[in-house]
Amino acid sequence: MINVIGLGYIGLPTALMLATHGVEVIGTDYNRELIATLNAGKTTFKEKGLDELFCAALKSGIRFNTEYQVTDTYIISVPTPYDKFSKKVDASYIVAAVKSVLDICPKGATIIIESTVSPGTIDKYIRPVIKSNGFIIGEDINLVHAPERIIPGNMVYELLHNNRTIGADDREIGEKIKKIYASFCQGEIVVTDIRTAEMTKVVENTYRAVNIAFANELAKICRQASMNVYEIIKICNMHPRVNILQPGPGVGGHCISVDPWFLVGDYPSLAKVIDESMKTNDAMPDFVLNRIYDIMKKNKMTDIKRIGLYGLTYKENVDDMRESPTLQLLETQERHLAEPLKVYDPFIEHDVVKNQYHELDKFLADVDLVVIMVKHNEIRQNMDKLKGKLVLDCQNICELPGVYHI
Ligand code: SAJ
Repeated sequence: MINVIGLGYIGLPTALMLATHGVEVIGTDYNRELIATLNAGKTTFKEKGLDELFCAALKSGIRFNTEYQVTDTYIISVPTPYDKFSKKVDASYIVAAVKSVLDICPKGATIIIESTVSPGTIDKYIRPVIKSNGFIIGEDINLVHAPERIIPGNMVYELLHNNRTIGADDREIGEKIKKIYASFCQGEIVVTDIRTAEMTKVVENTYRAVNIAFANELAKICRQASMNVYEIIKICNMHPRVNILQPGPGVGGHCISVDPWFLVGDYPSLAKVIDESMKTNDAMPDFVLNRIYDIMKKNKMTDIKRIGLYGLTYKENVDDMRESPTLQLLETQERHLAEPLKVYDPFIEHDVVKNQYHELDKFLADVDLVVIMVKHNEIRQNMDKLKGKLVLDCQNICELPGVYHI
């Protein structure tokens, strides 16, 4: 039996996937409301294919509760926030989870940490906790780091098909845990040591952050040079060894906008490109705000009340708003002006900001300038409704004439 601890964006789909592939699973989370929702037969966030997977897992006998279970294998997928000032990882949730496991687990149990951690975290925070609780690592407790790699918006597919990394102190344990993941994972599973597994996960997200920053920097250069950045990137990407990502209104989510900071926090004098890249990405919401002011000026538009932001989530077709560029933009804008901009997002049903709408048509009726912050399928399918309006398209999806870009 596997006890999956932390049933958020990663823990829940992983638990469901294991349960539907012949593994006995109990999911544990200290959030009673979350457990009550799952036990009432409902999922806790929107994700393609998740509801179907959830139904199948319930049929396979998955159970959810708030108590840690006595078993021989634990998967820990709790949050790893970072301190915004020091840029260092906050390992307190993992440490607390490991301590709770140690309170009840039998000797010889394996603790698999799936949460993304800054390189060195397991040596620095987890091993000392295990040792100070009187356990000998490798004898009483086996330690594994199996960082997840699934992308929100396509999690179920990627759980099945992505390659994975398993970091373990002991090759034999690594191979044993590999078999568990191989119950559902059709990708290649590489077994390595724990520090390498920690580093690879953070490097993957850093690579993407730096590549997006490059695209964002190009967008700024092209804006100054009055050139089309999208056409330039498209042509460059026809080169066999060039693959530039897309500029956008900013980088959100809890991965790419966070993990690279771990390297900056731990290696401030070395991680220069990473540091500058993160600053470039973080400055994009302000860049968009200045574009809005430019467009208002150009069109002699004076009423801030007639401007609307389409999209509140950090990216398309998910309901996750963590580190969302729209929220960042609103924060700056509210500091500058008394009246906040209008906002609408089909994925956010409850009120989170002022002037928030819950129907596309009502939102569009009340604005003259629409800023496309997020490329949800809904807006792609309703482009004709933007006809006659000013549009600032930060995602390059609108083909109407006269559209503005970042
Ligand atoms: N973005 C751009 N331009 C692009 C691509 C993305 O501006 O060309 C923006 C998005 O709009 C979003 C942000 O970047 O705001 C991040 O989105 P994303 O889709 O690139 O990635 P995440 O954060 O949803 O998921 C990433 C993935 N990592 C990589 O692709 C290397 C995923 O595989 C990881 O599992 C996940 O982080 C994680 O949990 O660490």
